[in-house]
Amino acid sequence: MKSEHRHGTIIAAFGRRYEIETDDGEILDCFPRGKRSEVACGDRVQVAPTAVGQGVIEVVDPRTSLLYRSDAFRQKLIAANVTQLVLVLAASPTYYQDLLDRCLVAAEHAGIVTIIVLNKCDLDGSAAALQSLRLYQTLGYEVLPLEARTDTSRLRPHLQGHTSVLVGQSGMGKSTIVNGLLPDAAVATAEISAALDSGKHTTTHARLHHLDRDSHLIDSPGLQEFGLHHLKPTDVDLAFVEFRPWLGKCRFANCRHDHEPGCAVTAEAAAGRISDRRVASYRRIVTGLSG
Ligand SMILES: Nc1nc2c(ncn2[C@@H]2O[C@H](COP(=O)(O)OP(=O)(O)OP(=O)(O)O)[C@@H](O)[C@H]2O)c(=O)[nH]1
Ligand SMILES: [Mg+2]
Ligand SMILES: [Zn+2]
Repeated sequence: MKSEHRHGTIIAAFGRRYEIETDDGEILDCFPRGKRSEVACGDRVQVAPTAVGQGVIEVVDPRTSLLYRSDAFRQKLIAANVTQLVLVLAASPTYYQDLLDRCLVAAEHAGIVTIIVLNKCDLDGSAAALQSLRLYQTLGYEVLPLEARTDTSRLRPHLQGHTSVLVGQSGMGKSTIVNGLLPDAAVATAEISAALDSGKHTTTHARLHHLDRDSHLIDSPGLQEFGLHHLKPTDVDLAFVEFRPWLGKCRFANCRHDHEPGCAVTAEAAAGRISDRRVASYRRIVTGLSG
């Protein structure tokens, strides 16, 4: 590190502009050096000051994790150095299981723990949604019912010691969770109808909030889709946790667990020990990969 560089953490990402909190607590408005802006909320960076309250990001320190999605053209970074993904779902707006499975795959691939929150448990349809989510409990994921508008306290212990990122479709209540935990944050939230009518998501950029010295929470904009173009089929195999014991046991080494004869995963599904819903999700994901 050059002596004039200052260390800090990216606490907000607005396209190519970033807000950085230096280790001594100052907030700097920064741009990355050069055209590439491969930096995300949660990144540790070294900044060269340019003017009062401003700087240029010179170095991005090595990351412990990087959560991102991608389409055929580019990567979309979600958060860096997080240890946990908090996937926020609700009975209304309806959550998509496909998106849920894709988030789990991305988190498994990034080596991040996932906890599934079913928010808005006051709404009709929540009991059925919880029933449907039992599958994920059997896979080892924590599923936590929540009513963020009235009480977020049962989520708090799960966040202790973690840097967590809230991810989910628009209108699920991610920002409401931040406000519940940190009333001073006063993050904008919106009625679903208002958010959908305007065609915009309420949260437009990721922001990191401090819960305490050791626990941090990143709010992120709602997602409609979660592209996984950066993964290979073998990465997806490993990210479906219930497939792991059967990998390498199919007749063909490059088995895509579809119509191949002698597929160990398909045999487990036929015997009812692996969920058909998950196998169908797996096939949709692998079919959509580039290579
Ligand atoms: N009934 C009910 N509504 C809730 C609950 N939690 C949040 N909401 C409402 O859900 C709507 C959307 O909440 P937000 O927190 O803005 O959702 P978001 O996930 O941050 O949405 P984006 O920023 O667009 O991604 C708001 O009207 C909230 O008041 C809850 O526990 N019960
Ligand atoms: Mg929001
Ligand atoms: Zn197979």
